[in-house]
Amino acid sequence: MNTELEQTLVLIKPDALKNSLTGYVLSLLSEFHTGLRFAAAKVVHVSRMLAEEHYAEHQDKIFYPSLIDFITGLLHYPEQPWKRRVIALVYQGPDAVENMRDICGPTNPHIARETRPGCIRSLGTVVPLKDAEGNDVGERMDNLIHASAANSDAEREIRLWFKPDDFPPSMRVYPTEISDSHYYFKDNRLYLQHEPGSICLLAPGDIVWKSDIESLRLLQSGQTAPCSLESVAAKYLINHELEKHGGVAP
Ligand code: 3AN
Repeated sequence: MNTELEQTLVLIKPDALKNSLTGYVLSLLSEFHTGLRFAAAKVVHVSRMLAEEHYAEHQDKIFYPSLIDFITGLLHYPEQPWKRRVIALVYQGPDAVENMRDICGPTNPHIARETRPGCIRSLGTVVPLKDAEGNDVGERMDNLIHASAANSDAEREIRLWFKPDDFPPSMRVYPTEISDSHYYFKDNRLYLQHEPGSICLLAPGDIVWKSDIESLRLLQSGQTAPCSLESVAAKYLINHELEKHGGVAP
């Protein structure tokens, strides 16, 4: 890929929002400091389904349940569900992935403070995780920001969090297609026609990532697909009206 067009996903996490660090973080990420520019931005109420897709690679880790509770905002806003959100951003520019990882710093905020004072994650904290008997079983990293770790992760994550029409047309770097069918979602199943209680994910004429529509066609005909149904549905359900009433995701 032309490195000038390289993109990376950034999430400003609930701990940064709670500590009013958003403006500071955005300043550090400005084109002046990173050489990168915004390609897309949105405020997202993170459903459990979206969180589980985003962190799928960690599902067997001891810290996974608390990581999901953290990114969905449950831990920082237990009594204020309307404040549970992250700011999702796509930055574009030369060596976007590497440049963004550099300004974020190491995953563990304690290590970040020792080795890269001044990086964004040096302002984070580490929370001990206990089992039911109160024994230490691990740690949770409240590290303020996510940035894609590699180009392949960036592509998967950007297609998970963003639709093509979240970008100005000239900033869409992955192939797109126009949907020629309706796709509905209910109880983790896909339908081509409306079912009572189903949610319309796509309608004819909608612009969609080519990989999504190809996966939906395969799933519809009972075949295995490169993208799971959950990973496609989670994106089209971002900020869905039903989220107001406790979430559409199982
Ligand atoms: P990074 O966010 O630096 O790319 P990943 O992708 O390995 O790190 O992990 C994703 C998230 O999972 C981290 N941001 C952190 O919140 C959590 N995490 C990763 N490794 C650990 C660990 N050893 N202990 C606790 N939490 C971890």
